[in-house]
Amino acid sequence: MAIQKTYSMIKPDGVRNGHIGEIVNRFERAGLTVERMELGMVTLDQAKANYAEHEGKPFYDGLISYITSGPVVKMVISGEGAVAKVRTLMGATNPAEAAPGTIRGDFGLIMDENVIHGSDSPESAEREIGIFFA
Ligand code: YYY
Ligand code: MG
Repeated sequence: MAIQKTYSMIKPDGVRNGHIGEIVNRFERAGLTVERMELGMVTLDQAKANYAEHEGKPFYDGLISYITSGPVVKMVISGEGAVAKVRTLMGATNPAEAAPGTIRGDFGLIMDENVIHGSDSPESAEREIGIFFA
């Protein structure tokens, strides 16, 4: 597998609950490299662009207000198969279904606040890196 870049973001609950160090540690232990990292707010435009595929779904408004509600950690992560590797480390979308040992399984409580975002394909990764690191 080739070296890839992916976009990952520690969501407001992950920052607020003090999981930044642990999450970065898990990425590095898995052989991934943090290429860029920034703590800050997500603008409304960035939130809408990042989650455009979900517009119109019942959870969309809540998702947009949640992701803009407090500081996040925006990251570009690189490594062998980085897109899938980050998704594996994240675990299932619903923390209640995420396996123990995954970031969402260990630190997430509810679907609305599931600790972390990671691009779902190399194409999404390129698009999302452009949104957050223009
Ligand atoms: O890529 P991933 O974050 O695992 O899930 P998506 O299906 O892309 O949904 C994005 C985001 O939306 C999810 O992390 C939580 C939220 N969400 C929700 O609140 N309720 C749902 N039924 C589905 C998703
Ligand atoms: Mg997704």
